[in-house]
Amino acid sequence: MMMDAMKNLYIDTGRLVAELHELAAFSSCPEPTPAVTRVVYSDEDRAARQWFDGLFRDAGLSVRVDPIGNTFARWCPDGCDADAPAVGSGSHIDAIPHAGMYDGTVGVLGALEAVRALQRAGHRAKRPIDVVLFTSEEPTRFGLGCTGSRAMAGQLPADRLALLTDDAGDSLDAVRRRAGYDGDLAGVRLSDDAYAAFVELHIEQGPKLEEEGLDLGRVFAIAAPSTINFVVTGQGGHAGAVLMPDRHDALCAAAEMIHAIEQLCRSSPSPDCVATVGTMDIHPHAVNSIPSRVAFSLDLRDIDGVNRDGVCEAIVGENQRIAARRHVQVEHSVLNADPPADCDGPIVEALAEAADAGGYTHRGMVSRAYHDSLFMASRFPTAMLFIPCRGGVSHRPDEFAEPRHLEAGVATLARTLATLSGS
Ligand code: HGY
Ligand code: MN
Ligand code: MN
Repeated sequence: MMMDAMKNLYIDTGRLVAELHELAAFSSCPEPTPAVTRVVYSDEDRAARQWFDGLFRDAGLSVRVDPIGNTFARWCPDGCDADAPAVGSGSHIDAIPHAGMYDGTVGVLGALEAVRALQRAGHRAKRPIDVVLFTSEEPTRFGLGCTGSRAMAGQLPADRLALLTDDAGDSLDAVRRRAGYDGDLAGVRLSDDAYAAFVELHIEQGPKLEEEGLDLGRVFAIAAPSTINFVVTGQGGHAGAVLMPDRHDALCAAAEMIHAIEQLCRSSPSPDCVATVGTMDIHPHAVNSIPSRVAFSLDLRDIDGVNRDGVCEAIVGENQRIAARRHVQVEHSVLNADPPADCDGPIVEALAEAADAGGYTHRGMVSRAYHDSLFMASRFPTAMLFIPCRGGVSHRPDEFAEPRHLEAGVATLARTLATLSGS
């Protein structure tokens, strides 16, 4: 029955593209769409969630929202065992500043279209299917990525979750309540039998699929991200009065450290080791005052967690040597050092069969970006499905996914969800 239902599977790609553009308009970015900025719990984020609520209800899904805003839109048609562990599919809708309109959104709207397609095809799901909208996948506001999925997976205890703060010094707890989410944060953690399987559809955020002319990527491993914050403290002083030999300039020391970070990462034996210093705060930030304190963040990743941690140790040691030579101080704190995730073999296999059934080309690959699936995989059988994005570009307004690839991704996701929910 399930395969018959899949014979007349129809993906409404025009509607999906229109919804992606509609969602992109919920943005605080000064540049027009497709540039998007949508920070978690912002007015734009809340308006977008309101819009999703309408879409979910129009599709006949029952909606549950947890204490931090993770949203679960459930389809459990006649004959479906409402108590059975569900099949989940989803992603995030928050967007870093000056981002594109496909990162994350393809996984939420794509999962919704996949469910609508299964409804149209008359699929008889034996277990519930959830479209999941994760809260705060991006680290933009609270400094830590995947806050919602970490908490759902139980990897971020309620007391630590509540105390995460934004640049204004507001705690996540205060901000979520202002945004209209309340309830006990301990209720975010999912029970062990919540999901039988989880699949996330996402743009590749890399060039491989486009370079090889392929339609889809079956992700079998997800990179391990760590975030380390450094603070360099020097003497500061008057930009005219302090001669060069007498200076202990925190920014010059930080600059040498950042160059050392690049060198240590480039010389790592692992080609998947990547390091990014993306934020910096200079004090007192005055044209004519020698920087006395510099704070900067390091985003360090690898598919190989052991190699990543080795490079991290080397970076910390080199930074301390640079500080000693320049007579400044350096302190560091590790915000997170997450293990990489292996995806679930049978689900990856189901993705391959579904792609073949649709006549789509595909390959196995790793994900160098992290995703909510990294944390779902720590609790439930999980896999990801990638579609190409033009030039491999992401986290930029010119991020783009072709409608034919959107269709390939959603059709393959729908067939996979049918397989996973059919028994
Ligand atoms: O940074 C990442 O890998 C993800 O896009 N948040
Ligand atoms: Mn992202
Ligand atoms: Mn993403």
